[in-house]
Amino acid sequence: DDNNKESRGALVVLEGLDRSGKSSQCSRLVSYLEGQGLSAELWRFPDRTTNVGQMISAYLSNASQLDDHTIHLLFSANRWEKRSLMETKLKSGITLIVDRYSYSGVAFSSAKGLDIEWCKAPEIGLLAPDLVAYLDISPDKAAKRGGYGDERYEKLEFQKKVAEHYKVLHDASWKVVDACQTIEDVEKQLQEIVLSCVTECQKGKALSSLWS
Ligand code: FDM
Ligand code: MG
Repeated sequence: DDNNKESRGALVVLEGLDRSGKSSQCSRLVSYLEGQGLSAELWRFPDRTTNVGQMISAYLSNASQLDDHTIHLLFSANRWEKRSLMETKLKSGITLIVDRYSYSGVAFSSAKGLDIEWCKAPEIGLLAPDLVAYLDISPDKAAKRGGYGDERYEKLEFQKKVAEHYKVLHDASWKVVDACQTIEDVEKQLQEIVLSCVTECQKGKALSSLWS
């Protein structure tokens, strides 16, 4: 028995361009884990339900205008306001499947021209994901799927810049999944990597902080 090895849930983040399939795959993963008898919750950032989240939502729908630095810090604040609840859930054994996280924050803001180190700074100290699955699709292919909505960043030219900025963030904890496969093939691949991550966390892998 080792007190430093407490079983816990896994922090799993899905990242990718708009229309890469993140949201559907996140829900499928939660159902899958529940079917395996594991407890799991679906989370997403931005979390538009909070006061900060409503400011973000207004900005994204072009109902308000904000300086690029200001909106960047709001996205970060929206994660900070959820940090302690995330930790509590993970420690109580719940796996969190999170649709976008700090990597979206940095990729989207640096794609606008903000300095990448400046963009990363407010994320320091947030919980580090145990796994980042990047749903890889070219901006052109993504644009051809069902089309974008009307939100601020849903434009092909900007998505191309975001794709370039995501690449800079890839590290050893990332798993790149080809998002051009069938939904079922992407799903199967995700199930495998997520399940092994959950198993590691059940064995007591330590929680860490960004950026690591
Ligand atoms: N986005 C999302 C950011 O610019 N920064 C962030 O920190 C996060 C989490 O918000 F265009 C962008 C990415 C996307 C938009 O996201 C809304 P959803 O997933 O479409 O709701
Ligand atoms: Mg969107």
